[in-house]
Amino acid sequence: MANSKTRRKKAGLYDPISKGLGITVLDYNGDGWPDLLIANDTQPNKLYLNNRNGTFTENAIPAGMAFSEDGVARAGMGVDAADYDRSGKPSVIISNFSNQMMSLYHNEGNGLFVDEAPRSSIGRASLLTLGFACFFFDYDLDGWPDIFVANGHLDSDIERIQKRIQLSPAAALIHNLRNGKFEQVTASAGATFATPRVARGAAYADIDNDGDLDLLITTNAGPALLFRNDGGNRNHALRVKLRVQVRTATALARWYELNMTVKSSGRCCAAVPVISHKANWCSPLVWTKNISSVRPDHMAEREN
Ligand SMILES: [Ca+2]
Ligand SMILES: [Ca+2]
Ligand SMILES: [Ca+2]
Repeated sequence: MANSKTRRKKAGLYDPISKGLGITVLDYNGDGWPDLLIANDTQPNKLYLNNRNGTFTENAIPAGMAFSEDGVARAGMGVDAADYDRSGKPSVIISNFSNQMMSLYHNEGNGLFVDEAPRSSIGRASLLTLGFACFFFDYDLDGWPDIFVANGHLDSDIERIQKRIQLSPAAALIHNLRNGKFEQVTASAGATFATPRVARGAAYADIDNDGDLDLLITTNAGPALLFRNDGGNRNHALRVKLRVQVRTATALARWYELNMTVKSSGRCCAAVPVISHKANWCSPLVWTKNISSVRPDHMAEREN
């Protein structure tokens, strides 16, 4: 234990005050080195910049992620990061308490994040719910990360104390509309999925190997529920894994572009660019017909 404490102090990660409810790894400054974001339930969120030498610098306040827009430390529970708007930079979601809204921290690319939730449907969809597990996942395989949030309150008397708050709200499935906006689509995801429950944890995986992502939700003092995604693979997505032989650490920070020709029934139907700043990266691609062949044409490094 003492060794662990010493190592965390040496790395700049020792934080005995914060609660540490959720953590995600992201490269928020795009230098190829993984950084850390921790949600801390009533304490400020912490954003640790990787100094590339085994140490980290905590940057949440200058990055605009420590507090809400009105300067309050919220009840950060779950946290995840993804490039939801294809800007090339990871943005962040953090689930919070009821009456606090979820955070949607958009990565502005200059070390700053702006919480877009109050100006988006995500704020309205999450205002009255207490969220726990949350993550980006592309449930409809259109190539744009959507959002899932497991909701459920802590206080069994909450509905008597606050008339608008539910102890057992439905989980939130939020569709990415591709223009920086989102839409809550829980009601259209099936009656069982939209059933109220006190949810806590969640995970996704393609459990039936049909290409689309399925969902596991755990509930407080209740059963775990496994939802098979039916119809999420209608977009005929092909997942491409980009592998680049990296010889130097700086090469990890570069962008890679792979052009591919996709043929359907022998005819060319798409020339697909795959762009990533990660050397080993998977991405879903989308088209409308059955695929007869995929040919990589050209791959190059490019300037960010
Ligand atoms: Ca970094
Ligand atoms: Ca999607
Ligand atoms: Ca599946």
